[in-house]
Amino acid sequence: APATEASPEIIFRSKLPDIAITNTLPLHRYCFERLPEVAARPCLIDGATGGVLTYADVDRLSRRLAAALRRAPLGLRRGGVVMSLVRNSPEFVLSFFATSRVGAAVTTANPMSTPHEIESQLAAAGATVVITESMAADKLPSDITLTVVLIDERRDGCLHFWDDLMSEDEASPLAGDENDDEDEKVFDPDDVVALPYSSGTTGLPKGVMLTHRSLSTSVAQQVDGENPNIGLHAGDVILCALPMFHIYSLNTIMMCGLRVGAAIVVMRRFDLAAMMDLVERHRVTIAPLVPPIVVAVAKSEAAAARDLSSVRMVLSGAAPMGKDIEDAFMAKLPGAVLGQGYGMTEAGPVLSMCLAFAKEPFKVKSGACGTVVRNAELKIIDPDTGKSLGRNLPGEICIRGQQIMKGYLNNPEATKNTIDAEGWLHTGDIGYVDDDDEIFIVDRLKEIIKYRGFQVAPAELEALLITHPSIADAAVVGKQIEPEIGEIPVAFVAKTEGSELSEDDVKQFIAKEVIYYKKIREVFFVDKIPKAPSGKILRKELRKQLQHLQQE
Ligand code: 4UW
Repeated sequence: APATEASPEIIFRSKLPDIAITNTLPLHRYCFERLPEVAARPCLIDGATGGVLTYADVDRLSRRLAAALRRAPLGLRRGGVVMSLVRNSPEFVLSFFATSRVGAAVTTANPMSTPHEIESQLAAAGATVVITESMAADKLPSDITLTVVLIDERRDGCLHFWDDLMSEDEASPLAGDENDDEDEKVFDPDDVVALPYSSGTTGLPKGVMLTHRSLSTSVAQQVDGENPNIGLHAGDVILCALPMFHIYSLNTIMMCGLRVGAAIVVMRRFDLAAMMDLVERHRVTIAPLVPPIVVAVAKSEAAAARDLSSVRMVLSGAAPMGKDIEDAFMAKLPGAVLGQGYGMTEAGPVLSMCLAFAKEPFKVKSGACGTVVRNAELKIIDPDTGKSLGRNLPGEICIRGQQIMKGYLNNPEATKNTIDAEGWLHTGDIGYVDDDDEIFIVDRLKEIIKYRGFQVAPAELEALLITHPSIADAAVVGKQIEPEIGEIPVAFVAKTEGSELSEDDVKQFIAKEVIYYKKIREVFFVDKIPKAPSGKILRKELRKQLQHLQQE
């Protein structure tokens, strides 16, 4: 219900003043705006090899790659889509900014995904080019016309990232023109540049259209201004242990890191011992983590023997983290500030950020997930009436600002259900704002399951389950395991008459089709899935049943 004069909307803002944000530049220009000052500084440090690319290198190589992407056989144009299906690597970063230069969009995917998942996303996103590595290349579909670029291996039918696209040889047919001027003439800040997949508040994963405008606004909200919300600078060394294909790492590590001219230490994948080695070796100052990693460090005996004293800031986000674990972690790294950010892919992604990270820091409370970012509005609404609520009253968190997504790709219906007519994005998270403007998330209204910060969409698993000939109906909900690890997907299954389907049959049926963290871990056979007259699964009912079953 729109606000009336009788009931004005209660809107929460940052404690930091708004700033002037330039969000009409192409994202690559915005992130590399300080290039002249930082050209010779390290930009990407490959954790595995120690190899360094400077800012000048990354700029030059991404121009070179953009030139190759424009030419045959890739023929990428403004509005085109490239799938990035690689682990963290310098090639990931180069691919992202090269695609931005062409005016096309990158759809990011986890290279551990199954063929089924990759094919769905490729088709939905309309990608014509895939940049991948040998571990994932075999999983690409053969019936979609794709140009495949491999970063690590030569293979028939594929282009090689370095040898074919980046050759410095003048005679190479793809080398040459590195000029972007033509593309920038037709550039529009509302062009999509990143297209991550997220299921949002309901249903199947959908393409989240993040534009040059939304992402540069989000980066500015975090690291721009005289007193930036996250006080990063060019002397910082940022650990990149989180996957860049997820929006947290893509935005807060890669884009913010480049914007400030910091060095980014790139890890292929998370490994606790290797991570601590890299922190020591490169004197890491900023460590963006997720709660399961914070827990691993807090519980690690080895951490005490390491010199982690260079770390001045530890960010956590993507899943809840309680006060206890924050306190245990701080005992291990007394010199660092630990705080949370709260993000959602659709929100661009950052809604709120810990103000203890600000250049001129504020005092904050353990367990809070920050204060709404500057140049944005946040409100808490009663999920039933839509009325905005005051301080300390939990309700659905809504956010408004230029950083939020443009919408879901080819899905105006889902877009309308998430962003209302007044421009408010409804998160499906339940939380409140306290007397000091700090946000506490207390529950989730939406159906999404989170395991180690990764999204699991129940609708995706349900759609697969009901294709089984012995399954009449099915529903999936999350079961909380250790608080900081998250939830595991469990299925309620109604069998067809006379079927002898076992729990194992169900688990194996799903395991073939989905990435490891989406696997069904427990199955409960029931006569009937509880549903509302509209056909909507009554998930609350199932969660209650689950609690009941656990107590037995
Ligand atoms: N506490 C409790 C939190 C929290 C949380 C998220 O996979 P998505 O779509 O997106 C993310 C993005 C997280 C993120 C991005 C940038 C950043 O700087 C940062 O903090 C340092 C975090 O997770 O999942 C969105 C959903 O994940 C939950 C919440 O339910 C949200 O809607 N979530 N952060 N701090 N829950």
